[in-house]
Amino acid sequence: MNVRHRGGWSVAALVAVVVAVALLGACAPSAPKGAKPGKAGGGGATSDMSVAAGKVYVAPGDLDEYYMFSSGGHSGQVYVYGLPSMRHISTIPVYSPYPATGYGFDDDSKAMLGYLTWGDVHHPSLSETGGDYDGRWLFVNDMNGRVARVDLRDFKTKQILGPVPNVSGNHGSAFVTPNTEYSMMASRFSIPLPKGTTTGTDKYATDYKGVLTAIKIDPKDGAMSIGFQIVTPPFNWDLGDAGKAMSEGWMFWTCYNAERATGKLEVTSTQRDRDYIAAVDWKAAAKAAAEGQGDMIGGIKVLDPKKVPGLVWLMPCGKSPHGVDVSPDGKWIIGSGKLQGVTTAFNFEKVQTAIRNKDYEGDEDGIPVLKYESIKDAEVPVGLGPLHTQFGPNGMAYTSLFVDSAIASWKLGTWELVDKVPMSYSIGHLAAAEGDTVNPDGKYLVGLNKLSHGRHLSVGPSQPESSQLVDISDEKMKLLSDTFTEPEPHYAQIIKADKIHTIEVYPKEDNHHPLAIWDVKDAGIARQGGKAVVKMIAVRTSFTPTEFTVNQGETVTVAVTNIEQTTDELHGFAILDYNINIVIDPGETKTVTFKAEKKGVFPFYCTNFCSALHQEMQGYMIVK
Ligand code: K7E
Ligand code: CUA
Repeated sequence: MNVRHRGGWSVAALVAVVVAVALLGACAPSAPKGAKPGKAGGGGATSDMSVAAGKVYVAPGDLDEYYMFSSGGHSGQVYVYGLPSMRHISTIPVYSPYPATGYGFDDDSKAMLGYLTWGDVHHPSLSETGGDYDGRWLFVNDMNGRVARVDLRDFKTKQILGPVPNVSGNHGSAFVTPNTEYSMMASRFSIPLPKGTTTGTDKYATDYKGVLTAIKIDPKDGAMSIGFQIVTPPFNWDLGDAGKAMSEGWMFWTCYNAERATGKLEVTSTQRDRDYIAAVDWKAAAKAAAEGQGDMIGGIKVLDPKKVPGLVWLMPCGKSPHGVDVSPDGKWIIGSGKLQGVTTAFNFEKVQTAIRNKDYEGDEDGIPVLKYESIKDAEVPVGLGPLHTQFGPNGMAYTSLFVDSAIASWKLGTWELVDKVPMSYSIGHLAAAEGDTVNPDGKYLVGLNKLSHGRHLSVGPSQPESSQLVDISDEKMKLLSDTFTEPEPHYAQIIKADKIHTIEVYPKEDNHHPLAIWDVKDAGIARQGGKAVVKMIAVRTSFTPTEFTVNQGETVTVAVTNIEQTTDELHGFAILDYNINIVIDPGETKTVTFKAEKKGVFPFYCTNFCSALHQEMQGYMIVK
């Protein structure tokens, strides 16, 4: 079905189709009801199950070939899987406390979380060098206007930046530029600026603003700092991708609600035939900000394209686009209108020519709108509800189809459809091995589905998401396995395992914590600056000191150093009744500070099983 931009479907027809399919989806495909345990149900594309099983089998003791970093949505976490086994290896807590690793309980991680104890992670973004993953850091967005950096040497969250001024709903993030100069953000919701202004929504079209934000990244240590912002009309910015190779220096973001509507957006924001993809010359914007252009609003340098032209152009894109994805060579920008049956391939060279020739069809608050016909190469009839596109070698592209509940594969340049594989059910994002880099690997593709519809043992009304592994080594895609995932994977990235170089212990000589001690002689309690400071050592299988006494009402800091230098020898430190549970890795020092409000004798103990005498690893805090 080739939906043309003009004379295409009416809004009513589209809404009818979407609603009808959604209704069907709600009752139709609960395929495996009555399926016998151990039997594959649900009509996957697997024709030869033993071949599929062989492809995903990783023998005990063997290692997977890839890591997959999957966003944990509103769990605020990142989940790590091995591919092709799809085994869940680890959980990285980012925006939510996680008692399993003591995250959010010790002083540093608690301070990092601040007043927010949840986040909504949609888009992990691995650091890149020359447009390829370099295995150094993972950046992830949070809808609460924040970006976090995870260090891939120890898989720990090291920095949370934000909430960033003026940003409301940081969805179009944390996409890095090809040499990790910036992590880019775009706000999903528009608000009157600066934050705190209370203009009513009757002035939405004129007084509410969207913002695009560049977060600067230090090339040495990955430290993030506020860069600059570009103010835009009140569109709802959605997804982004950085230009690469020939389009390096550009950033692309989709939006919905070009109508600038309020109220029930499902109706009010779907009136027009097209919304936009913003094409941003971020290098020019960085230069303008560095040269002192723009105004400080809410503590950040904000560039207004009306006053500083030559930074932003708008590319019309069909019907409420969602994903935007740049091809490995940087030539094509693939924009998927989720209310249509095609995905559109825009040609970067044509975009540049149109900009040079001022081939415009109008403007939005001073931002020029390019002519659709001048910049598009093709409308690829991939199927209904296209959302996101990933890439393989040899010009292969893979687009997720939410409404069709399938993945379509097709070819860049010739635009021919190659294959389709059904997804169970309702796919959102998809992730191919290194499939958003300049050099995709092919081999594996994971469909990150929204619904599992009982393809698993029943766990009651709250069902897991399903992530399905697909073999893409041949033109014919083959479904290999189902994995059930915690809510809620949006995007994921898959990186070759040998690109990541982890440490096994924190070397003693690198521990510069002021309260670190390595000899039991130095352990004990002292009063410093009006508070009690307990320096403690944890090592198999005891704490030193085994008890300490403080006064009721006193502020207490316990600093625990795990002096082990052996892999996997973690110790926990929990105090009952005081809501304290921290975990200290080998060579690490962690502190926990609290007010000793409750009088009495409170046992503390090691929460992380460490040896045959783990149970004996205990002591007492006496509060007099
Ligand atoms: Cu498509 Cu937030 Cu990237 Cu969900 S987003 S699927
Ligand atoms: Cu230390 Cu258990």
